[in-house]
Amino acid sequence: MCATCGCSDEAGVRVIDPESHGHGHGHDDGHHHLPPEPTRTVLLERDLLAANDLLAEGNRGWLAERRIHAVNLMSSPGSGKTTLLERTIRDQGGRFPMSVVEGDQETVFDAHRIKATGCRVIQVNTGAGCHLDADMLAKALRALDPPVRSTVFIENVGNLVCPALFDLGEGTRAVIMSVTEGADKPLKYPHMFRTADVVLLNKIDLLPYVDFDIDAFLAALTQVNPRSRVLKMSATAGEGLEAWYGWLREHAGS
Ligand SMILES: Nc1nc2c(ncn2[C@@H]2O[C@H](COP(=O)(O)OP(=O)(O)OP(=O)(O)O)[C@@H](O)[C@H]2O)c(=O)[nH]1
Ligand SMILES: [Mg+2]
Repeated sequence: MCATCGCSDEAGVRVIDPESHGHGHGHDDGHHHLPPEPTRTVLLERDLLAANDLLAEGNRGWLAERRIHAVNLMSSPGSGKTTLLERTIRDQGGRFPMSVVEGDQETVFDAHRIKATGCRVIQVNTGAGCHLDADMLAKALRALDPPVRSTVFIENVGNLVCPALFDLGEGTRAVIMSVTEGADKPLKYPHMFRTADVVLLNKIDLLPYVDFDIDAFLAALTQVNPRSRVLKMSATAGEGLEAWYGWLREHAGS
């Protein structure tokens, strides 16, 4: 269950290796779950996040032992997470080893896109859940078995709210925002932007066609997170990607 919106649940969560599952649709587990009792919500939230934090520490240790850099990639649906990963793997896959954990509520669409690049990938379907949690990542990492000194990208469920609350034990957090989403998003979704190590402003090729005030966006971001790096890019046109690749190289194996 999610601490903020009460979305659930573990029964709907599936860890899928697309190497052994060809079809693109998940299935209903057949269970119908009632919303939590309001009086118990606060206690449940605290317990849930504490339990998650413990598992996240376990992941952090597991990753550190192997000198693996895990990047938690978060954004609204459709900001360009998978497109950026496809491009990054194609451009940089030969320079340092990478693998991917894909998080979506349903389908293995994104895992198949990553698999088409030749990169190792594990899909996690969260069912009714709107974020990945540390337990899901622990299971996915065991299935993925990434090599030492590699980079693991974790594409979180498209959602600017709940994923920010759940520590996965990742090394860094990258938040993608596209110029079509509006310059006010850091102020409206501060939790997401506050914990970002790097903010990727994507789809800048669309700037001539949309009303997006970059200065206002940077001012809003500075207000909630003055320490974050900002990289402007177009995952489709390729503009600005060298800085992203440089950032990844800086963190690889660290
Ligand atoms: N113009 C433009 N389109 C882009 C860019 N990056 C991604 N897109 C398009 O945006 C759409 C969504 O991209 P995805 O990579 O699937 O987005 P996502 O964040 O992985 O989406 P979810 O997994 O559903 O949350 C696709 O049609 C992409 O081609 C970009 O830099 N410029
Ligand atoms: Mg995606």
